[in-house]
Amino acid sequence: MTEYVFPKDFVWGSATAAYQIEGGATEDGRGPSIWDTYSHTPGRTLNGDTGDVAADHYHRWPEDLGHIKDLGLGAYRFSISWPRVQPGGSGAFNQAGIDFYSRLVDGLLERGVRPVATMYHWDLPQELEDADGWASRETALRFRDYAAGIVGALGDRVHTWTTFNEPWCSAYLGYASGVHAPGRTSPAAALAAVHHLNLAHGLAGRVVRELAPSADLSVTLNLHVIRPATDSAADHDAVRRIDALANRAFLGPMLDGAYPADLLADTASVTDWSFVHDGDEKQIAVPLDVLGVNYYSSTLVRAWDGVSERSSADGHGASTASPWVAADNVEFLPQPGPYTAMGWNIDPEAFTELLLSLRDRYPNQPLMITENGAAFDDVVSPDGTIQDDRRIDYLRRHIAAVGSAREQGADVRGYFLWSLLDNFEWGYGYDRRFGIIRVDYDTQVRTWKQSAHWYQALAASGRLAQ
Ligand code: GBH
Repeated sequence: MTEYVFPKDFVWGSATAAYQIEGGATEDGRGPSIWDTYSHTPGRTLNGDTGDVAADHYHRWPEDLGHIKDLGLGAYRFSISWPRVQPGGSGAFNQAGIDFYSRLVDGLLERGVRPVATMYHWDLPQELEDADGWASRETALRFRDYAAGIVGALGDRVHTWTTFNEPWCSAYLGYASGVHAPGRTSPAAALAAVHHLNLAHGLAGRVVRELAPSADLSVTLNLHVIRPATDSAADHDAVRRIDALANRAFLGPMLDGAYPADLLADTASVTDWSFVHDGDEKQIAVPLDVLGVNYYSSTLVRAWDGVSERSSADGHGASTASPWVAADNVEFLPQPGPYTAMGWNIDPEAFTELLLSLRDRYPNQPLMITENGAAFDDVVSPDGTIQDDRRIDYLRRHIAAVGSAREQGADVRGYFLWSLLDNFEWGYGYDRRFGIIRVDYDTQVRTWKQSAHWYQALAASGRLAQ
């Protein structure tokens, strides 16, 4: 048996996102976002679910902060809804919206919990999408103004400012496969979105440096661990292509100061990248205090021979369009399992590999796990307890993977579990539950699952037996 001992200053936290928990979609001056529009469009989400009410956190936040405190967590990662604080995405700010987050931040500080705020977790003001959304450079400039407004208001009370959550999802799922809002299927728009999200990250990062000099700056990426089906040169090249689109399209400009040449060459049939202006890459490469890493599962690919029936296990969902722009020669293969309720392969070894590869590539870059967790079909026992052993097992193995990477020199400073509460799981609505606290969507009653008790004990001891 191995025991991982995490240091006293290792941060144990949990994460949520505004549209997934808040509800209050039309209250106190909030404007519509692309996710309101998308979820209200018939056929877009499972069961037609929307975030109109969600977990009603907009009204129940004091109770939810109580759960965070009772869990003994040192930090809470939440996101700010852009259309709640600046309804049209430009111009006037909505004081009632800012006040909501100001109370939330103060409430966390009063309870001894560090606020970790994400500026953008996918809910773009609809008005900006009507003007071409992230396919337009103008949206990056609007984002800078939005950042100045919220950092000006919340400033150094926020311990860590995270510009974006998973720009990969915003760009490729939003604009290429269309399984996320705004539901567009244009490869060229998706690559323009990649750049404008990167640019917005750099512009907003500089705002944080200026207006909240003592706060930490970060971004959260969902980095892909991509394995080749065989050792052939063709399969390794398939890995390289997907690595460029998935990982290096963001890591390149953010941490290396430039887009990788192979990405530009691979996608030349789709765009000439003329939306990258002189000086942009320099803007994007603002130094990060911490790089946020979200990890759930791994990816298996092989080169497609162009003849045999093509396998496609890349999470297209209901869409027939691929998120993988200009990569028709790559096949995504089903994984061996076991799987979570999302159908995602459970692969903790890949998590260690990912952290070790970041250690090798960016040895001086502190890391934070900003999301990790699992959806399972939880069963409520007649006595009301929720014995979610599979979730506990998933968490134990993945946190051990972090412990193992740390022992091998990966500079991981903390772990945020996804998620504090069951919530609106985007295209899957309320059907998939990631919470360690169950939400009864009829009564909004919160009940700790067994995993919440387990995580409370881990956060208190910092010791994980595996
Ligand atoms: C995160 O996204 C989000 O930040 C969060 O809001 C969300 O609730 C949570 O995770 C759970 O979904 O194509 O089959 O190989 C995760 C985004 C994107 C995870 C693609 C897994 C690949 C699965 N993900 N993905 S597959």
